[in-house]
Amino acid sequence: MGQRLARNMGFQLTDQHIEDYHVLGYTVFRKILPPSLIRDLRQVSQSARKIARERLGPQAQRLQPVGSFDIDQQPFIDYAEQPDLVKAITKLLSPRHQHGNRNHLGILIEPAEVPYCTPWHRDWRDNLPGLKLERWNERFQDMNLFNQINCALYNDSCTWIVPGSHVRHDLACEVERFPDRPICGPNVENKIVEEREKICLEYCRSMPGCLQLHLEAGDFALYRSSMWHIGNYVPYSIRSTLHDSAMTPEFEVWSRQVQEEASERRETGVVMDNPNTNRF
Ligand SMILES: O=C(O)CCC(=O)C(=O)O
Ligand SMILES: [Fe+2]
Repeated sequence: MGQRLARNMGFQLTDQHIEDYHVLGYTVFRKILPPSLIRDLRQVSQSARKIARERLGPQAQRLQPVGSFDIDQQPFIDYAEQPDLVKAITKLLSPRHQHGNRNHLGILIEPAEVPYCTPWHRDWRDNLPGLKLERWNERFQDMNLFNQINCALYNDSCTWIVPGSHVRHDLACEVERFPDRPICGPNVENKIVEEREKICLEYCRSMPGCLQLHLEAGDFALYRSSMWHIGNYVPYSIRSTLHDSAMTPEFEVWSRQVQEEASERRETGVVMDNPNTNRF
């Protein structure tokens, strides 16, 4: 109990956090992690980085879920139980929204060799081949689903978002920017490292209304993964960022069902539904 109290940072959730989350689709609980917990999580993230690169290669983006690997689990348990975090998430969402489930929790890491970025996307809709678009359209505004977390253990400016896009379908300018599916990433083929870095950054900036999220060590960002977002990475900026969900029973059920359905549809030859076909 003494240790738990020592680990409480006295974070106060404000109306601004709540309003930002609903209106903009994201909010940041600044400096909510106690330094001793950051230290423990940084230490275990070194093992995670090593395992991720052994298994997935030097450009690995993540190790997930942390519970499946032979690394010290205690720091993740402490993170899941951190009283300020539990209180803030309960108040902002509900007691049913639970972070820190080690069957889901991952760690995002920097690439070892060359810069790259993901394509711009809205999670599930644009990165699960075979997903039935209707499934996403009927639930993307449901607050029981799509509550994602990036909790930075080092300063992290990799994530870009389009604030406000979580409560609407795509704007005409977004459709125009990305008419096709799957969404094209930047063309960095045969480019030197510095050029790749520049092209990726330009690709990030090419999205109308985008904003780069700047997190400092110990900051906890909660965002709607149904909004437009992207990750942009360079090997020279160390990254250990907990990648988590405020998970609910509803999201568990929905995720399982759509993954099963998507896999069946892929077997029949479906690649990716395009939301821009027959839009109007
Ligand atoms: O790296 C990030 O912060 C975002 C990653 C992401 O959006 C994804 O992999 O779907
Ligand atoms: Fe994503």
